[in-house]
Amino acid sequence: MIYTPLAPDQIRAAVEQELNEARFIDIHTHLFMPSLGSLGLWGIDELITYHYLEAELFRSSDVTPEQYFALSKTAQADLIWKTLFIENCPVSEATRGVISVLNSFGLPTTGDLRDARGFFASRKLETHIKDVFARAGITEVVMTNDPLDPAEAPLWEQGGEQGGEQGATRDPQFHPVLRLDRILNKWDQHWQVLRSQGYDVLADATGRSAFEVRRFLTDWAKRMEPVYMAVSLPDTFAYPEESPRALFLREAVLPLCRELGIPLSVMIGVRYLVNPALKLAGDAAGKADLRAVERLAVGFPDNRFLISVLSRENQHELCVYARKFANLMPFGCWWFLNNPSVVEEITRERIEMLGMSFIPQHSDARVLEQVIYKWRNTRRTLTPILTNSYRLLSEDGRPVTTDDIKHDINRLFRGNFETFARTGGRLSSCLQTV
Ligand code: RAT
Ligand code: ZN
Repeated sequence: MIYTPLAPDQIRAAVEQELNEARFIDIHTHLFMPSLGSLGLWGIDELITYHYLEAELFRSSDVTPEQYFALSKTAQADLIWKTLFIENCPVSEATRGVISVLNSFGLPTTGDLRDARGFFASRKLETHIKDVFARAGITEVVMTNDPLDPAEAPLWEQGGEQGGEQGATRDPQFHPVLRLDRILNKWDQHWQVLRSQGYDVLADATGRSAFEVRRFLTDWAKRMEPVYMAVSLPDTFAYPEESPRALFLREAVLPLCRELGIPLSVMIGVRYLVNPALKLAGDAAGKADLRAVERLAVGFPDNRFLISVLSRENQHELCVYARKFANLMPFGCWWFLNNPSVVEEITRERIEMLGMSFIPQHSDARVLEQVIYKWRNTRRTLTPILTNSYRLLSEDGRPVTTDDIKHDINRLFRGNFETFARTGGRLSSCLQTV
């Protein structure tokens, strides 16, 4: 290898080029593989009715949530488009994202939605997905799959009934995740579903419940082959505590993660439905006590935890804990944090405290084409941050090469996940096809 250090004024261009050329793994989304049918959202009306934009609608119009949710999807999209894109300048992060997607496909960013609707109606989903991923610079996405979601579970079960064909025909661009929100956070509303399926569980989680929850999760893990398990948690999350959640974490989830060799992703800091009328847009964020994370890291040294925290105030503590415990992997600037000003602050702090041993971002996309703008924004925000890190390093006496930059970017956006999730290079299969 020829060791050619970059001059300080060449660093930015090199970072930009390597970020553009690298193909990322999107480690947390709400996208679905095509075989899960209509669960997968895509197209202009879905983009415009994203819940981040619904929340903004009610700030700029007199329409009430009740009136809005009574409308058809097309009418909802028309209303949001008129309010946030025509009557106002779409400068917020979420509105600008729609503009960026339209622009990427050469569609009009002002006027009405006719062209955009016609364009998306003409697309074939399978080829559209490939095109979208190429534009976003990603090879694959990780899904969110809750076995207690009544809309999703039967689709997996049908696949399972055909002798595991779901697995055989599985699209390698989409990786499943066994999501645990319902079973861990809403046991009182879901224990009967398990019971009706032949698992010997009780409302108060006593008796054989924990053993049976583990059996339920094992059955679903066989069906899904998840790359990790995941749960979102409230700002009040505590561990240990007297609750079905803590019991199932200790007795079912964490032992099963160890057995399968996969991490548990914990996303902490949601204040669920502070405004229930807004539905999906009704959650807020709160500062959590991260001593719960410390106790998980200490108490379960043979488990690995992907960790994202929703409150800006928790970010520094998370970095401190990650320095103490190698079984913690901070990831993403989640949800309300995914705005350039906040991403910049968090990412600089993470690099300063953890070097390149973290996962800077995931898209959290709910609508397919969102990956285009979310990853474009990540690349744009990361360019000056990485440039600054390498400039400082080179000023301080360690020359930096293009290979250094390539290696780091690959580590941040692919390698750290593959190593931490121990996917054994399995995920890179899609790299051959791009
Ligand atoms: O970002 C979002 O869309 C949120 O509504 C949540 O889905 C969050 O990302 C989660 O995974 O719980
Ligand atoms: Zn999410």
